[in-house]
Amino acid sequence: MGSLARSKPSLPARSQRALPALDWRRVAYLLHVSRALDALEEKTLVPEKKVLYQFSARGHDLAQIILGLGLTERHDAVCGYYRSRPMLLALGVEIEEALGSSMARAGGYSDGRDIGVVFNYPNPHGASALPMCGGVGAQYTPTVGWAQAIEYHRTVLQDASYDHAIGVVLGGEASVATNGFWSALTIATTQKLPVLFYIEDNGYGISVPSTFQTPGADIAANLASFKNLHVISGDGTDPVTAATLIAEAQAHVRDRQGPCLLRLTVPRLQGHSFQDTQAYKSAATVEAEWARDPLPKLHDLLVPEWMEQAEWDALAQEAAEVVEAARVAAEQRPVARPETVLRHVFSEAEPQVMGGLRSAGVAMPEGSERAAPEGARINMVTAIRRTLEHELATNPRVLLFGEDIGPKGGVHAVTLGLQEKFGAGRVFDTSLSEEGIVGRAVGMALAGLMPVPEIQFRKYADPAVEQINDCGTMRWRTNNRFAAPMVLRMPVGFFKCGDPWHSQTNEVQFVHSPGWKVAVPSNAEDAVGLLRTALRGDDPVMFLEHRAMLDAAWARRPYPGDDYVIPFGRAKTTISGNRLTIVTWGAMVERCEEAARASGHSVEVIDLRTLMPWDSRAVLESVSRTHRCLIVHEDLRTAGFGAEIAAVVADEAFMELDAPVARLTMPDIPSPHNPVLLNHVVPSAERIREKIDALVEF
Ligand SMILES: Cc1ncc(C[n+]2csc(CCOP(=O)(O)OP(=O)(O)O)c2C)c(N)n1
Repeated sequence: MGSLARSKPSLPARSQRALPALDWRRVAYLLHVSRALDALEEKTLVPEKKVLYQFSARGHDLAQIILGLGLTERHDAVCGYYRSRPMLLALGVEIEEALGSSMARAGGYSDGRDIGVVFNYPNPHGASALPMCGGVGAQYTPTVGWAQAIEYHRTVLQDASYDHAIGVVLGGEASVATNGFWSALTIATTQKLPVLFYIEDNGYGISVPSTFQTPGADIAANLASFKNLHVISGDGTDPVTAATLIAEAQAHVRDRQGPCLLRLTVPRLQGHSFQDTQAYKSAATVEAEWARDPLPKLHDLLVPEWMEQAEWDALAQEAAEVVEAARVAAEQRPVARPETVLRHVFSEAEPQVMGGLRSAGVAMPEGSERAAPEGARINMVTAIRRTLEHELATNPRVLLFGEDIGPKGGVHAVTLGLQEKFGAGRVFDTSLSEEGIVGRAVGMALAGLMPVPEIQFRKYADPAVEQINDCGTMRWRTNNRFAAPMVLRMPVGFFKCGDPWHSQTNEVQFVHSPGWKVAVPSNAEDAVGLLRTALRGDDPVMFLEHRAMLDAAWARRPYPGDDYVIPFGRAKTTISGNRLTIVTWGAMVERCEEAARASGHSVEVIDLRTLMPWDSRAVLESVSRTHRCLIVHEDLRTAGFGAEIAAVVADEAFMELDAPVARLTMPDIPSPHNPVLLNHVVPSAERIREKIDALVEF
């Protein structure tokens, strides 16, 4: 920033009329900067194809700048959307950084990986901007997660530096129709969290009028009687009104009076994006919108009462020069080296700037890969509970939440007694919204906690898919600036009977979600080792607990000790043999072992234990000795994980094979309810044995 904008932080008092306390000179300067950036992109960089996606914030800009300047606490965080650049500038994001990101150059928000308007700003010394997403509405639940983490830091970890911190989430009026908005609103109001919902109502979601998003087109009016929510509404183009309402909203939330929703009406003075011609708006509408432009309103407020015209012009001139200098610098930035685009899917040597235990400076014990079995055999439920209990006891940043996991102890009893032992601050029930459960976990992980959310059944992760995907890609798309490590537990598979709702495994969907590690333990000992590794790790982990194995006699093993860890990507050979390799995981391991023994052949059984990463080396090494490979899984056949294994074996061990690589799986149907029907389709020990015979005799 140049000299003028810095030299006089506050305006000289030339009038008796009071202005809301604010650095109005800085507001004016940043507004000029924002306008200059818009103009540069629209007139030069987009036509020259140096910026490929452009979203102007003209009209939204003044109020956003005022909002951003109010975020002064070290642990404040804000999550915006693609039209939020003015707010980012007010937080302190460098202009060159913003422009370089729009131009997809090296460095910046994402090293050219993400659209430039999808911002993030890790700021260890002040307010941060949490990584935005392209999906409308995806910003809400992570922000309430941050707000809940603020409360966790304050009350559970007793850190007074969070006492006045708040979370702020920005959204357009169309975003109030999304699942994420309602999920976040429910969480914020039931938990009375310090979060500000800042709604920029420009009347259009691209071309769709706001009457489609909320009845009567006014979300503030509709939420007037929403319990525990302070609702404010007003004109976001009038500088004094905007400043007054924003100050009121921020004070309400900072003073721990609960969440607030502030709706400001603003005009969208440009098309939705550069490509949008606004043909759906009448000329009169466009004219009326321009009549509400906040820039001349700010001018008329400040000049001449608080500032000479020459001073205003000098600020505009300085903004233009600074933006031009940033353009030159941004254009000099190279494009990232293409081979680097493969990095930062998972945690590497260099830690992320924000998110997880590692960037919070919490060193986790390494653990021991040697099991130290103690006591009688315990079932998988008890093993998982005991591991959670130990990590809760030794790491105050671990917290558990999900539907019914509090006093009831979970519908599978995994968390039984943990709330009683660790309190409702650390082990608690949630509202029935899987998007809320996972999105909240994302915000908490960003705030340096280790959240362990539970989804009640595999199928019910579906409403959380957007948050799951966005969580997984976060490290990559922010080029290692942010990561949200967590352990997402969920039961999978059949149990006695099946059905389309509670019994799918579909683990392959998560393997296909970049950034997630996937664990599929078959027994109590492995569950302990894998879970502990996940809880001490630096990546999001999908921890899949097979329903049929939770209390299965076969899966019971002695507790392997409080230090026991199993590195991911290390398979276990549970039976050694030399005529055929069976590759499997989860509930199928027991059946494969039974079939191998019954077959009378020398069969090797490999339990993969994790699917991302998966131990291809162990499989290939085994196949190079046995020359035959059978893959058994419960998931559907087409594009199941077996297809991946078969492809790798065919690719890398073709010359070793004495028989085709075979698969035994569920057919491509939902899980049937009646056990007779179920048993007809899930691989049984008998059918596995038949397959073993056929392959060995091939
Ligand atoms: C989940 C999702 N659906 C659709 C889109 C495509 N889309 C991008 S912006 C937008 C309109 C959003 O309007 P609003 O929230 O009012 O914000 P504004 O652009 O007006 O500032 C749509 C439909 C998207 N990005 N995400």
